[in-house]
Amino acid sequence: MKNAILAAIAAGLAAFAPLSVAAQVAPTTTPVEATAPAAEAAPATAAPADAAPAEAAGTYTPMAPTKGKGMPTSYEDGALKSMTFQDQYSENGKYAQWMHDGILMPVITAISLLVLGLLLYVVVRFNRIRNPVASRTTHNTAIEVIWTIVPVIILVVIAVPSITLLARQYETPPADAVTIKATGYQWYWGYTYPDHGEIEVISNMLDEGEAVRRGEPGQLAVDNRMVVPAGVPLRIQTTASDVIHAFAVPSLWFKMDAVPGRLNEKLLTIEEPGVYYGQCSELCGARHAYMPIAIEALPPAEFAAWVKAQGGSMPGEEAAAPAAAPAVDAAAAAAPAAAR
Ligand SMILES: [Cu+2]
Repeated sequence: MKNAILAAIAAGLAAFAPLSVAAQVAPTTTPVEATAPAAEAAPATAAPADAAPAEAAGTYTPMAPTKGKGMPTSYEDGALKSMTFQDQYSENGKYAQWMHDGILMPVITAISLLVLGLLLYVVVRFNRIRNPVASRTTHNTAIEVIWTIVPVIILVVIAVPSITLLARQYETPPADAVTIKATGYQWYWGYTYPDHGEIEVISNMLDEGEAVRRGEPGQLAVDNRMVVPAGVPLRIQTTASDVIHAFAVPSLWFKMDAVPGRLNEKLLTIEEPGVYYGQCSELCGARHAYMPIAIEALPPAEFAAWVKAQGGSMPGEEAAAPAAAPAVDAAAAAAPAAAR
């Protein structure tokens, strides 16, 4: 019976396996750029030269990070908080944290205490002095049924939210999601915005002194952040130009490999504005530890201003010009009316 139930669970898990494999080996739809800009010589942003700087100037200042939000916590933030996950700012992150705090930890704690209690009981009650003649009992149907059924229930209780979380992590972004492509280079990140006039941001780590001077965590702060709108679905795509990197931001429950020649993509919705730090999470060479990720989520209107400041355009902006035409028509129509 135990084997039959285990086989059923294995079959259930296997049903999800092709899903994850399919997501991992998504075919490349965009070729990886063969020529990576040199890290040192890279311009701050690859904004077109004809972008109007007068309009852009002063519309964007990097947001100051909130201590303890979107960054690792230390002992001063509280002993417990320094030992567990960072606070989560995405739906999947909150679900995962609930699963950890509300299901896994209680189950682990209860099992540990039960086993410890049983061991102590056996040591005290059935030692050689207190129990010189050992029992010769070999079978007990009732207890065997219980210790088969109870673990099955525990496994099902863990499996349901676990498989739910797995499935949610592979949810396809909606058609209107904002696309941002993160490309890993040795050793920095490049962010391109295909929906916003192909603007490109090259992001290098700030040295520690400069980061601290700006009030940001050392070795996590960057010169140019990946700026995104908050509260709207994002289609994050990752690829790499040289070796495998991984794009990971713990407080957003986001981690995805950046593989040369492949384009991986995943849905991410950041629930509130803020600065969220992460790091490359695939050993990629000598400076692997020095290619941090800083995501700045802005309210959509401020994101649009940032796009302008980078010399990009918002999707549908081309459509905005014809939309303005009826106003002109109305004015033209009003003129003869006034003349009459
Ligand atoms: Cu890397």
